[in-house]
Amino acid sequence: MRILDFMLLPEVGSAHGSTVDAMDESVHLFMAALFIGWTLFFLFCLWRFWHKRNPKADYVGVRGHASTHVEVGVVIIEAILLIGFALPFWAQRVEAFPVGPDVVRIRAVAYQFGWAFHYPGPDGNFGRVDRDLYVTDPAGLDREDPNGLDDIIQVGSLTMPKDRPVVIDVTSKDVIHNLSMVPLRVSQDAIPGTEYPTWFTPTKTGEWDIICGQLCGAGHGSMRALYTVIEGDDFDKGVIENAPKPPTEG
Ligand SMILES: [Cu+2]
Repeated sequence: MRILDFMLLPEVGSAHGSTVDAMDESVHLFMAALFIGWTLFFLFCLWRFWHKRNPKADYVGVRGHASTHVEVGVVIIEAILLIGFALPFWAQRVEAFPVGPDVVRIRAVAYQFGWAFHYPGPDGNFGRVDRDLYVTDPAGLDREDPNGLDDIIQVGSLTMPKDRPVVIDVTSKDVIHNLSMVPLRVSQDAIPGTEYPTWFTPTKTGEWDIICGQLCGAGHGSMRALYTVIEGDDFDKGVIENAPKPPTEG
């Protein structure tokens, strides 16, 4: 649900994206109301307590309770925004991870300064990964592992199917980066030593930028990759066609 499309954000490309925008917009509208309210109150105080209107100081000050009521109202609205909307939405994003045969799992490995994406291949199982293997493989994949023989590594480009839930396990090889895909309203820190999942369902086909959302070093500004959303059938075919074939005997 959009309240007012005044934030000029890029078009939403994921199922949950408009809820993020609605949340952003309601917080901004509320802050705008507070800003206007406090500014008017400030101007009123300048006029009301102007020294020419009050040649003799008043030692009692404010007698009414209007300001207390306004403060309580602000606290109630903030509590509703936080407890009623933000926390349930957050819980849904971090606890209700999709499961099932339709779900696409991908690993994203950030490094200074780029992105590697690791697909489990046709067998659906990721090969063993080890941080010591980053020297030989951008995703740290053990190519000797039976599960890893058909795995796909794409450097600088992420391909995903439309209308299917995508779970990305985000990690980093060196420093803290952030996998940020603005049209999908997805942003997940990439922290060395942890793999933290994020999920979404792309709803539009096309090609957009992936950027790094954490200032991560001198090459941060050029740490760009592309993500492409294609139809589900094309994705299935593409995965099988691009998968490395296990070496044949002899
Ligand atoms: Cu980075």
